[in-house]
Amino acid sequence: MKIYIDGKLIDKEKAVISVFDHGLLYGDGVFEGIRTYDGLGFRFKEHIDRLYRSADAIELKIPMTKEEMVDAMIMTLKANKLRDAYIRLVVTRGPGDLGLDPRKCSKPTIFIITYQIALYPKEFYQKGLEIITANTRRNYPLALDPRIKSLNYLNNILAKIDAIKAGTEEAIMLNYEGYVTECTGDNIFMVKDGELITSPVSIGALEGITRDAVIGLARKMDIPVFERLIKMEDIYAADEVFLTGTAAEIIPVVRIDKKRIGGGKPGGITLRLTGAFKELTKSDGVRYDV
Ligand code: PXG
Repeated sequence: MKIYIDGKLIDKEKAVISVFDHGLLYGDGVFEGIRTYDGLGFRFKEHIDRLYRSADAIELKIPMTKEEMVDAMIMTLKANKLRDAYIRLVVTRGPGDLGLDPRKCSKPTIFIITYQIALYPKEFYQKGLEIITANTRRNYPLALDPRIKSLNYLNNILAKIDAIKAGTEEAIMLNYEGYVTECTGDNIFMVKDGELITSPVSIGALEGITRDAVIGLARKMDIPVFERLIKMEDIYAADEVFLTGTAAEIIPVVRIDKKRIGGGKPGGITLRLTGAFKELTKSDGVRYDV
């Protein structure tokens, strides 16, 4: 397996970065998780735009154009002969000294890992997922805006630990005011009386690429869709709940905090959107040959 590091393709065993890299020392950097489907890169442009927006927000200048970044991803996919892949694209502040000062880091580190996609078990999709509400609150946006996809994922990891302790895969994270933001690595949607509702990202959530794709599909399918503040009471009373993310795609949720949601199985709108999303991944993307 070849890993892209700073312009070169390097064998996995030799693909290493400095212990002085501020990505490691301080979580100072940004990343993306991207999928390809049968030689089609899903929403590459949107992912790359988000990466550069995240980098801008932490005043990290990526020393490559967006076009060069897409070329580097495709080069790595080709080197590993992957038509169905998960891509991890990381840009760190680069090696510096043992202090926070980002000015001491002379050059950002860019690396790209492409891997076979590890799919979630089929039964999650067929039966639906059980999740909990995390004790850990989502980061306060004025302290560290969750719209920045940074290497600082401790907030999410602490909530993931809450989920694991409860024997579940995912957990809902509330913001400091108690509104539903998202899960640890997925956005959240609910359906009530035929309306599709998701939290506005401004309350403290990542603007998910899958989330945007699902909103677009719902509009096309004449499903009324709204961004609205959601409380846990609303979620418990929902007809359907599902999560969206690059790895999970669309995953139904049937129990939250031990309470049954809707009919306790994946709902009709969730299943229609899942079908439409699958079709979208076959047509909407950047084609590359391996
Ligand atoms: N919220 C958070 C906090 C995320 O990290 C999403 C929502 C969904 O966004 P997309 O753009 O993927 O629809 C994410 C993304 C991992 C992993 O290894 C998780 C994500 C991305 C990359 C890797 O678990 N979640």
